[in-house]
Amino acid sequence: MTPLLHDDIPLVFRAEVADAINEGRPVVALESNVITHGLPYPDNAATARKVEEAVRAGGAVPATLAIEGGEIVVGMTEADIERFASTPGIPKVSSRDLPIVLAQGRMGALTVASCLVAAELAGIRFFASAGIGGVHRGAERSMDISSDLVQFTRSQVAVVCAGAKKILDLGLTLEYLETQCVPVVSYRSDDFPAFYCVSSGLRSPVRLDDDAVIARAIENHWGLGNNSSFLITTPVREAEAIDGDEVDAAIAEAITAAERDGIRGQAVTKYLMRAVDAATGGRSAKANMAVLISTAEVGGRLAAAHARYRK
Ligand code: PSU
Ligand code: MN
Repeated sequence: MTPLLHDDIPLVFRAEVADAINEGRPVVALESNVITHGLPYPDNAATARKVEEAVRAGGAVPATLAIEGGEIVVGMTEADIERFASTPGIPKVSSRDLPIVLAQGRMGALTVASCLVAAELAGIRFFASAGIGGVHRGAERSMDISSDLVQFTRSQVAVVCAGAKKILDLGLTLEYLETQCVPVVSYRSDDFPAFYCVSSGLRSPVRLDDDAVIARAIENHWGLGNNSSFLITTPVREAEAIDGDEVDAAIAEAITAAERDGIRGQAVTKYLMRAVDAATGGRSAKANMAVLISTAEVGGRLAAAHARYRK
């Protein structure tokens, strides 16, 4: 571990990650909230390791992000992953929680939003996660819009994902991204995917098939003065996907139950994901693991193409 200071926010880099950043080699940041809140132990630890391997298979260095002891950990070690995966009660830390949990010196699991903050500070240009947060169904009443979307408007990071989680209102999520001038490109597919479903039934705004064109488009976005993210989607593999109709009823039921049980704020996403897992007998959790891995591999590949382009 190499301790480095960045504007008073202490970042602790795994040596391999620090070397890659310093040498301009591709690095892909990964979230830790999916370890602590997305999947149960020990699947969470095993999946986190496979996700890192997938980034490597794609040609980049993985850096899973978390906070501990008042520091941002840039590249969790195997032991870190095991500890976070098996320790109950680690808080979910989004962008606004970051300054507080850092001050408290507690362990914290980073969401997509807080990972973008950390990745940018660390000098990492790529981030991969299976499903971003978005506009929740019924948001016109609950006003539940993930801060992931707001953070996209503030962080210069390329985000590779399998769209947004199926439990959300994906049409409104796309509208929000359009309003906020966040580019959305689907890699080698026509549709905006829905996490563990290949398609959301919505057309993606743009399809691009060429890695080098995507790399150039990302640099153009930043070159044009945008201090914001660039979204690239890649769908789960057909064989590992879940049929949308199969989960729709479970999602509707879970949303009704969440409202009945008064689930609000940060707790909503995990509540809904777990309810759908239970309703599908664990099939959706399995598909969740698969899509985390396939997204990470594409993230690695596109980060590598981007690093080649910048050389
Ligand atoms: N994927 C999952 N489960 C999750 C998340 C992703 O399978 O819990 C997390 C991600 O970390 C994402 C966050 O950033 O949910 C968004 O939470 P919210 O909707 O509360 O903004
Ligand atoms: Mn929310």
